[in-house]
Amino acid sequence: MNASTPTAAASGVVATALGAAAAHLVAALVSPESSPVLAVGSQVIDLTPTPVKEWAVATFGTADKPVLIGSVTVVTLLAAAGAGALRLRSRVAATTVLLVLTALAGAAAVLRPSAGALAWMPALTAAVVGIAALEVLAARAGLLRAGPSPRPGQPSRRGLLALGGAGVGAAALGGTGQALIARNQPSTIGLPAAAEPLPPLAKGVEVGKAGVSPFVTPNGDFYRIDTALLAPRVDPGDWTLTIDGDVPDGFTLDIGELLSLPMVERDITLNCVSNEVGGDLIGHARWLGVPTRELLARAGLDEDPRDPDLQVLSTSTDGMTISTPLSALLDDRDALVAVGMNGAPLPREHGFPARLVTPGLYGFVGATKWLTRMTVTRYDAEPAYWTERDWATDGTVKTQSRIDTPAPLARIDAGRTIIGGVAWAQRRGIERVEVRVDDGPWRRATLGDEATVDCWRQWFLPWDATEGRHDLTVRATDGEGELQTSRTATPFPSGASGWHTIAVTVG
Ligand SMILES: Nc1nc2c(c(=O)[nH]1)N[C@H]1C(S)=C(S)[C@@H](COP(=O)(O)O)O[C@H]1N2
Ligand SMILES: [Mo]
Repeated sequence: MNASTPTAAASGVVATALGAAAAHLVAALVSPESSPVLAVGSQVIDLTPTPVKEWAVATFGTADKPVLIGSVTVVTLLAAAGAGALRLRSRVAATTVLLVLTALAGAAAVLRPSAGALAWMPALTAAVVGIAALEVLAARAGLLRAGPSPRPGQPSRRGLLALGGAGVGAAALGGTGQALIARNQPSTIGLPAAAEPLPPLAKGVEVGKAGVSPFVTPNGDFYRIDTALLAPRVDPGDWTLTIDGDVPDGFTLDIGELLSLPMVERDITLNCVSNEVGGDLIGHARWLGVPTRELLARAGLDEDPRDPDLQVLSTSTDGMTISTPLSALLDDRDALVAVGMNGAPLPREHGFPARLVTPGLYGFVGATKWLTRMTVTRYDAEPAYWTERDWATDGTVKTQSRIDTPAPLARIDAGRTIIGGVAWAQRRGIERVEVRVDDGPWRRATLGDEATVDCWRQWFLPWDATEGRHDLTVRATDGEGELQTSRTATPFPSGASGWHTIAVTVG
């Protein structure tokens, strides 16, 4: 390493950052998901083996996406530093490294299922800007043999100024691109009234205890889980829904046609298979939509509705595929193609303009967001995204209960306090919730009213807290009389199980 190497490496980093930032701005204008860092990040998500992904979700929770983007950036900038250092010796070598990096980004962008015709443009921008910037910076810094370096091996003042200027330029370009991407384009739809509206929820679903999750989760607080680094921005005017596969009369609807069909409202609690015991990847909403049963009937479905080998493979605008058992979309649970969530059009993060919602199934097998196609087929004919990653095909929700208050590791005053939370067993309902303090007896909690079996139930139990450290445990019994299992299981492959226990300190 000679004395110029750090400056050369910094030139590589700044040049690459400038290229990536210019590419981000171009992507904001042509197609945001083809921005190099987002495209590479998305490919990494899809190529990451399931155990590693599970580890990332368990370790970083919903911060897994920023961590991923950060990691991609760090690896890229290390390679960029290498390219800069190489430039001291060879223009061809340095340029080749940058070309390889940008070619990878271009390939990642073009290979995305949602790639548009211009998906290659941001990567090409990154290549042109990055390579040119490295030449200029290296020359300015006097790193090149022909350069006017005052003291060979030492960075010149104008070289440092150029580096700083380029860094500021990168921040400005990238920031502008990000602002354009984040800008809220008001693409919305007018929601029709339900042909079968529901009455307001019974007051009694809320037990009225502070710290217990509200029965209805506000849309802005609803958990979000998907593989999309950028929630797809779907123009309702371009959107269509196709029902096809093994049906005699497949058809395609545009948004106006979908919205003109008779709509129903349903109260459904949705949760993620990746939710740990005690976790918060669950929410409840009142959904407005068309029963999938009606759509499949219109396609003239003539398969045996109970055949367990049959699935509906649904596809999202971003290429995600999800398998749902055909039977679950035909029976009386009223799975929906939903367009409304708590009285509003679906938020972009939750699948605008239309998504699937299937009571009783974890989201990964029944809640396709940005839905655009439903294909009736056999499980073995077309495996879905998570099936290929070894997740279970049976995504039946397991009976679970969670303590919301007190918070884990809370310090509370001695005396009368409230232990409370939620319990759920969609399709079966919750019949009983019991709480145990340390190794004491199980005591029955008071339940909020049941809205339907597809909804969670609030519960609470007054407790005369005595000084010291205590373990609080909750367990539920479903509507079929089945006690929630104490056997612990990890989220992979078919959902976590076990009792939720928290420790608190009293006094
Ligand atoms: N297109 C698409 N739909 C998807 C997913 C996804 O990654 N892509 N994730 C599924 C999973 S795992 C869950 S739990 C639910 C979460 O829905 P929400 O983000 O609206 O809570 O969406 C489902 N639908
Ligand atoms: Mo999920």
